[in-house]
Amino acid sequence: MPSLSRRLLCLLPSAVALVAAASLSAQPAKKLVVGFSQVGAESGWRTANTESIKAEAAKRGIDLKFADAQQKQENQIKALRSFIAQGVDVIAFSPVVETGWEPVLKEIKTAGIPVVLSDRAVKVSDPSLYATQIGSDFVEEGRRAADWLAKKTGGQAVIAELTGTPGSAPAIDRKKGFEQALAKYPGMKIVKSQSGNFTRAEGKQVMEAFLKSPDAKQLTALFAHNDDMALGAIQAIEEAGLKPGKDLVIVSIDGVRGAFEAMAAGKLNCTVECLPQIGPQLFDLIEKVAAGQKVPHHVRVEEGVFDETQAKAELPNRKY
Ligand code: GYE
Repeated sequence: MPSLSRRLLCLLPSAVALVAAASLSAQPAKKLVVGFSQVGAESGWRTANTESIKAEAAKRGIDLKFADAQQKQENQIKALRSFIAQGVDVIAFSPVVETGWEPVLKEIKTAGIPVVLSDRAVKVSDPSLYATQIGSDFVEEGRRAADWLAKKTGGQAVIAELTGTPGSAPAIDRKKGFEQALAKYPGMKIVKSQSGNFTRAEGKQVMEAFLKSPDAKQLTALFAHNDDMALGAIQAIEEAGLKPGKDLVIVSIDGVRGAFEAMAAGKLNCTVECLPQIGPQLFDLIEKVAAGQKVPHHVRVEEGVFDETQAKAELPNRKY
């Protein structure tokens, strides 16, 4: 009776033939596997952004591993490490905050996986830690908000500011741009500034606190780093017996449908556009990077400014 190893040896030639035949027959192209770590579901903007990313991945037949970080950097770092462990082809993420990424980005680089940043930027000393970043010019958005407010108020405004998530690129840059532009208008100043974390609930809470403070009466304007916080603040303003959009001029950023509805109702005055539907551009970059092609290190998204006079006409065109 032949030993087990002898019998296996007899089987070997046919097994080799089988494998060879399989590799000769036409194989379907391997699906690109992409790990994406999203910030969370904090705003209407974010929901639209997630939809755009998922829809585009499905359209291109990409195997998307999607993780929601619930606005926590530690959750994102865990997700990124699990993408390394799974051996994905490309890692993409929208970083909650700007700093603290070097260690995990180095681990990804060591694993030989290219990184594409979506929407928000990071601060790292070595730019080769990511292949490319696609996103809006948040500084410019802040400038546009201030310039619009100056025009609307004749350069006279006592402003409350609702800032975004502390340490996030859009919160840092929108504040920076707004303040840069404000330097041109000596009659405009920010007297209150606090984070509402980009959510409607926290925007409302912080606005309530602003309105309860002893010097609340001096306020004539509100700048919110996103529409959701402005929409929460509008509720707080109404509950305090004031008229949003009249007693306080309100400008925010994103351009979500709810903002256009509030403008059409006379409760919000202006929204600076920030486009969330970057899925197609994002996956163009991801596919190029996966194929080893050269891409620009930063790609900008083009956007506009809309005020109350355009709201009704523009409303049917809004896709998010
Ligand atoms: O403006 C805000 C969201 O990073 C551009 O994040 C994005 C911002 C957006 O929560 O609504």
